Amino acid sequence: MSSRRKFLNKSFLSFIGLSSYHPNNNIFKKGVKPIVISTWEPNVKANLAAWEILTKGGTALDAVVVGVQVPEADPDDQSVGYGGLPDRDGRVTLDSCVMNEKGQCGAVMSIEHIMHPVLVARMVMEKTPHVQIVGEGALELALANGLKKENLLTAKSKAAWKEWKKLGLYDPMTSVNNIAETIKEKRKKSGPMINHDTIGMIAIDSFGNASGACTTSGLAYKMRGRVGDSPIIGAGLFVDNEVGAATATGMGEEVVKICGSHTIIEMMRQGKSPEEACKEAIRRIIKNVGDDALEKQVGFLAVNKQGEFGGYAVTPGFTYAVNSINEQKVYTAKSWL
Ligand code: SD4
Repeated sequence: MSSRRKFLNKSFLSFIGLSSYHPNNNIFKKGVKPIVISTWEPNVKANLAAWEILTKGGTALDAVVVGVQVPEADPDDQSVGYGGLPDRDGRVTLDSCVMNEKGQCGAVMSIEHIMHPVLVARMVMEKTPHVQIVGEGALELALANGLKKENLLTAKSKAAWKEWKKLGLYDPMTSVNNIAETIKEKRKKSGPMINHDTIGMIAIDSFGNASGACTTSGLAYKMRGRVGDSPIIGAGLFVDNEVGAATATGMGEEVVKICGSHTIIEMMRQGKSPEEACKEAIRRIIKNVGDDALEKQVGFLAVNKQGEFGGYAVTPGFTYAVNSINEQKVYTAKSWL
């Protein structure tokens, strides 16, 4: 790239406030097709925010971190960030992680009072020598770096939790399996009780680099301290810049048991398409859950370095949003059942 072009790119990027400018890359590199993909249809809004970063030559990491903050700040999204449904004690506890093209990653688990846990996950990656920080320690890191303590339990989510308590068995020792049983019973009476709107977002930028973020309030009315797959590198999210990126949503326990996102990356490395790789991960979940599959929805999403993408789920209804130079579209993934 000419030095004049480099200078222009650099000043443009600093003008729009992007931190991760790569001086050695040409943002107009030929053959690279930027793309961003998110779990669940309502996250088209998050995709738009991320896409704006990508089209301005920003990095995939900047794009996903900006994108997932949209549902984190949305009080009506009861699965992520502010307004997320609380645990059984009425506490909103959040899980989040990020991973970039260098294989660097950061995660926070069970953090309270911080609207944007993804920013804290990024702090873990960029400002500490660690990859995971939980609870109080994560809150301290956030506050020390200028984030504000906030009440994340909205009136709507508090009311839903109070309703749940009327129906629900409050028993802190109940295992996840008992919860699933209870949910099955309740569902017969009152319709779906589990929220599945966690955002996993994966992207390729105009440098051809892959990154991802995953952020959630976890399963509604979970046991205190319960952590699912979303902030676990290799389960809820994995990125390998030689291959691509993968992310997950749904029953986190089942995703962790098969190292879901890492499994998908390895399948793609061996030549499977993103959809085939996601299907193989779902097959392993089906093998584990047997007859309980209907109660154990999991959806996987993946993108490879060629910009091909795909998803697969346990049960029907898993949607995902795609933005690329070719399309802005919501897809419904195929499912095992
Ligand atoms: C979890 N995987 O905590 C998350 C829940 C989820 O959409 O994805 N909800 O297990």
